[in-house]
Amino acid sequence: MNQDPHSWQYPPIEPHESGMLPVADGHRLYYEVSGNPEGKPAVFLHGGPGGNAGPDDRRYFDPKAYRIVLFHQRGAGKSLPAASLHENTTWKLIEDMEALRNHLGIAKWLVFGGSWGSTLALSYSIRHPERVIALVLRGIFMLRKKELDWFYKEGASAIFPDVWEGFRDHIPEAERGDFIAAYYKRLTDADPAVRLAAALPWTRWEMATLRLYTPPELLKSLVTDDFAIKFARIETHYFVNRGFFEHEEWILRNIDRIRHIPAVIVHGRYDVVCPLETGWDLHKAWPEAKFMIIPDAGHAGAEPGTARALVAATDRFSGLPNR
Ligand code: STX
Repeated sequence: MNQDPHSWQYPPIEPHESGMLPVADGHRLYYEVSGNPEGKPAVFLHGGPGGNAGPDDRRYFDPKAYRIVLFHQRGAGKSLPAASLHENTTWKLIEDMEALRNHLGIAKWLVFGGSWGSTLALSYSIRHPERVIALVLRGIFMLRKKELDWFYKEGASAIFPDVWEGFRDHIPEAERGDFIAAYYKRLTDADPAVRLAAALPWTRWEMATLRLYTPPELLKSLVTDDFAIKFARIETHYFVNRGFFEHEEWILRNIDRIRHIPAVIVHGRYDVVCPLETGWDLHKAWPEAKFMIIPDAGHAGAEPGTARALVAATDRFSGLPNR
């Protein structure tokens, strides 16, 4: 198999439009548009929450067929104020997507999201099904207790015990019953040095477990101070609040609202961050969606088999009518 993941993607492109969109509550969102200005609209939702979207994320879409919209969620990436938790909730992000859609004059768009991006894509579609042409989802995450426990309590720790030690040891033994709460406390401390000291091991844990294999140089480049602060603060804020869902099974309970939408679900068999069981649960609740298990991939969208399947999915939907 070709080991360069990007060889499965379209060539690099630059945005033809970008800006900072003022939305509610004092937040301003970085957004950009690339590809064909007359093409089918598609929006890319990044993970975390608190991650960001970069140039390679444009490349999941045929630039001749799609008008490709990327944006950074509240407090994340280039959005401002950076790392802000003020009025930062799933429902506010959904309102921001509507503000951006209206700003760009888009009636309906394809919604593409991996990991937390899949959580947000599903939640947005359940709220606004009439705005969604199709869904392309990867590394499904539904923020249920069993998913958070797997990654932040016990489960992934058995597969990456060496990396887990670094995550575990930042927290004193007395507080290890709830790592998310213990990290959140430090990430919202008044002292920036306390926040950064917690952000780094929190972020390293996830970056080191995303892929089947992560070269040390790549890991180093993924865990910068600037990225880690945003990623760790926003993730823990959403996780202590259980994604702001009124019920753990909110997505699965509301799946009938989106079952008519064409969809592809892609999940790596060896996904350690968001185990395949969650993708499987979604597949069972939504059998009409095309479900693909990638036999040799972890969680990252850029792993070769996963990138290939995602590009095949957007290619398959490029011919769908826009309304
Ligand atoms: N967080 C899963 C998630 O959404 C529990 C995610 N993990 N890593 C990412 O996102 C990035 C690739 C965006 C860093």
